[in-house]
Amino acid sequence: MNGADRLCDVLLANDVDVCFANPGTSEMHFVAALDRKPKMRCVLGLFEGVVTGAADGYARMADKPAATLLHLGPGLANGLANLHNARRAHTPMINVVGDHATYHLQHDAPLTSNIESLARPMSDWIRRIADAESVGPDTAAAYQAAVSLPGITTLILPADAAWSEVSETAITRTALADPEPVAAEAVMAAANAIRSSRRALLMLTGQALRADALEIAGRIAEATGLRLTAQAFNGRIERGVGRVSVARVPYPIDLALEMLRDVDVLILVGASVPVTFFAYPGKPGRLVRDDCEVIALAQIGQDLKGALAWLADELGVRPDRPAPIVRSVAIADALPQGRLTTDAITLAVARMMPENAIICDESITSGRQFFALSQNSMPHDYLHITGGSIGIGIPLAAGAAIACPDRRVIDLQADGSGMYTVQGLWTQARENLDVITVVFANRAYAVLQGEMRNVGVNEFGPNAQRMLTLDEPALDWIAMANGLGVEAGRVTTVEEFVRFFEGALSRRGPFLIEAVL
Ligand SMILES: Cc1ncc(C[n+]2csc(CCOP(=O)(O)OP(=O)(O)O)c2C)c(N)n1
Repeated sequence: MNGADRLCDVLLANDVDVCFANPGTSEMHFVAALDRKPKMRCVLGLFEGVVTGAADGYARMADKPAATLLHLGPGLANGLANLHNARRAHTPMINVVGDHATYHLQHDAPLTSNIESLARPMSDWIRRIADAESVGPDTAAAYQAAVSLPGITTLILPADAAWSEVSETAITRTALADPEPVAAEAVMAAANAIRSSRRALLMLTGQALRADALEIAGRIAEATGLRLTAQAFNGRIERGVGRVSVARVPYPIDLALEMLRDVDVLILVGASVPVTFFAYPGKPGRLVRDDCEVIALAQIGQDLKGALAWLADELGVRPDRPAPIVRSVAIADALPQGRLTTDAITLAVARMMPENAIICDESITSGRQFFALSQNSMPHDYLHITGGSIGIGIPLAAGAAIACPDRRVIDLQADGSGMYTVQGLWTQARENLDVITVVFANRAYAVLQGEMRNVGVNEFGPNAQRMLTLDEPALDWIAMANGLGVEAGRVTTVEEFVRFFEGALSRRGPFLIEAVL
């Protein structure tokens, strides 16, 4: 039994049984140990952004962390952009980053780098394991931190800590501390604000966007006239028929300001004070008025559902009061015919998604109507890009499908963003995951073209054109998908889209639809 075995055993004792990986030589003992653990499912990603993005999608849906295996500083660095998104989603994750043997670092061999400094900005917790005997307690501490923060933990595993023998001990499940209680004063302050004549808004994220918590929030809203909204970007929202519908703060600054202009009191449940995505000359950074009172009812890591229940109780809103759930499945608008448009695709998906679908949304500009159009779709989970770092959709979908093998995953995928981690399609094929990828092939960085116009540039010269368009050559998504082992079809009309989408739903395994816009 060596340190690497101990690491796996502590993970498995805590039900962490999926490891998304891209290994190298310094991790060979860890790979060998994983190979001795039939309960551990190892999933290869062909780029570390796939590994970290998939671990994010997995944990959002499994409600428990996955491990990742990353190769020293460069491997971790390749995975950082999606660790950033995962951190913004408050996803629990345990990254195991291999390093040289402790006594080899002095030689500054080619792959040596300062792993801590790379890990720090995208990790909530970091520890370098000193020796084999420390592997067990350090892995348990990483698990504890990942689950209770919740957040991104990074364990640096020197090769000699992995290969050295450890003494025999019984491995048991790691105890977790109770979440920090919500402050009674915060509950009273929120209740008083809601009772007052001021216009209050309850802003939710994290576990407060699960169906059961939303029902409590919905009851409070209906009983008191309180407004509800979700943050702009959230890891997971349970929505559709049978759930309480909640709006999101929109991305475009003017729409967001408009939505929040008349809020006198903002009550935060896991959420932060909403701010604009970027600074714009002459516009505010905070989206609520300067004189808006902010009450932090509960923070991420606290019991958000419990906080809502306590608030409801304080306000005299009974738990047996019916929650204002979405009842109708009918989606009113008829599908247009003929040439494909973004709205036709989003409407078709909203109408046709099966019960319990998991939607991964990295559609950037193309799917902006999707959230509104799907509010009375079949019950589904909605996973969003949370940190603005593009290239998460394909891996996120893979991870979600591994967490929920009996559910259909639909990735609404912008083409530019999809190219960052296109290798994730291969993982979808290798694991035979039920993922339908809908690529919005607008062959442009459309959002950036809009942002250029926002700063007053309406005529694009050759350099701007070359930086903001993806044509010449057009990306061939069918060839790329096929080359990565995924069947695919290209569509240009609404009728073709519907036919391909129906076909994809009726089969198992991944399928990609390139929707040419
Ligand atoms: C890691 C990273 N690199 C670059 C950017 C800047 N960026 C934001 S949106 C975007 C292009 C998005 O294009 P696409 O995915 O095709 O969506 P569209 O705007 O066409 O809807 C880029 C490059 C980013 N957000 N994240």
